[in-house]
Amino acid sequence: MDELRLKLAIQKSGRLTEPSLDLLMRCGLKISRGKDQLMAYGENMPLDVLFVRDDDIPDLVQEDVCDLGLVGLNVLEEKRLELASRGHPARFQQVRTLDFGRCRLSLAVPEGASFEGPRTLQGKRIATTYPYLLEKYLRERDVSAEIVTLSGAVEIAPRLGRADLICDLVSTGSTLQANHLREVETVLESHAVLIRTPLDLPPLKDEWVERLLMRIDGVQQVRESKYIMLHAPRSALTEIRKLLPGSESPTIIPLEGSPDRVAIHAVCRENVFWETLESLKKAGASALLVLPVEKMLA
Ligand code: PRT
Ligand code: ZN
Repeated sequence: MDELRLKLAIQKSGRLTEPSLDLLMRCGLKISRGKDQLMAYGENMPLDVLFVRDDDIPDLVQEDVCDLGLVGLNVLEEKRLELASRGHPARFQQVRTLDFGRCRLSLAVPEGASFEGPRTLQGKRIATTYPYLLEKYLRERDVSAEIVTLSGAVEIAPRLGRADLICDLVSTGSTLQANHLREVETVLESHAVLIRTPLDLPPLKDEWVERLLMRIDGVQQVRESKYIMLHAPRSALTEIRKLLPGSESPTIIPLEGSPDRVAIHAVCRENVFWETLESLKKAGASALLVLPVEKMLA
């Protein structure tokens, strides 16, 4: 393996795979990947992508096999606690919060079962695939309960009589609903994160990490951003500027032949809704145009 190429681990096949690849493509990376290949070669950056199970990503960075990894905060924090329990400090550094992979690790009880705060958990059996995060939650609340560690299908544990309640990942909540479970407490809010090795990298690799981070920031900023153009009477400028959502100083351009009207161009860092356009029109704006932003570099 080339020592001067960055190695980034992402999930091989699962919920994070597509958004991770999409992020990398938007950052300009072109990779060639054969079917079922473990590794893809970055054609236009010194960066190769390793496809692995998400649970292995923190370890690969911990053990310096990879320089970078894209993984869920839930997996990362569970690993951090597991390492700590064995007396090993985690060596991965979280360098970016990403805008995908959102979910929460929650406690859920069977429908009809009562729940009056964490004290209700005293002496109960809780099924989970996240024993360390659950143990920390219980310890911080001074509750002692039995943790039943499973490797999957946690949501059916209460029906099988293996546990009284569960602690599992939830996004829409429909899995809980289908299994007649009620979400009662959040243990951890999660999303995907980018992690890196704490090791000093050779200058060329380091430079590419910085470039990648800058591009990720740009990609995440433009997802919500819009470029808005409109014409307005000069007299309405103050009001119109107030209506433009999340925009910094807009560009004001005089209009040939109409001294009392101007064109306004602005980048809005929030979505521009129909309601905003209607308010702008009411304030005197015309010729409104909203465009998606493709790239942004501060
Ligand atoms: O094979 P590998 O080990 O790589 O994959 P995996 O099966 O362990 O992971 P995968 O692909 O299911 O999830 C990868 C990561 O996606 C997780 O670690 C989370 O960070 C994130 N994520 C986001 C989720 C969910 N949303 C999610 N909903 N992971 C799992 N779920 C489960 C949830 O537990 C429930 O059973 O999906 C089911 C449906 O959820 P509802 O609430 O929408 O019904
Ligand atoms: Zn996994």
